[in-house]
Amino acid sequence: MRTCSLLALSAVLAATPALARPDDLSQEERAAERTELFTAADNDGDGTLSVTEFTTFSELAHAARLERRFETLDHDGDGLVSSEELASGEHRRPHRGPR
Ligand SMILES: [Ca+2]
Ligand SMILES: [Ca+2]
Repeated sequence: MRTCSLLALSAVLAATPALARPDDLSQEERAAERTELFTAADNDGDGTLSVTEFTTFSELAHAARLERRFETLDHDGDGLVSSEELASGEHRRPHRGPR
């Protein structure tokens, strides 16, 4: 039943675009990530960020961006970026499936 499993796989991919394209977040995902990072950075929980908390927020956001960029560059998905992947990864999409 190869056709059925392919259909099931494409249904899963359609339902989870974030897994298929980890570097390309939807607006909702960006908003969710921003909220999550804001909450994590708001150390005293007053709902606003002090200069220190904003620095933490910026660092967390930067780390999240770097992580997505790393996943984009790691074409073979081995968790490592080779110099070849780094050199050729600038204009390519990851071609591995969802984990
Ligand atoms: Ca605060
Ligand atoms: Ca790799």
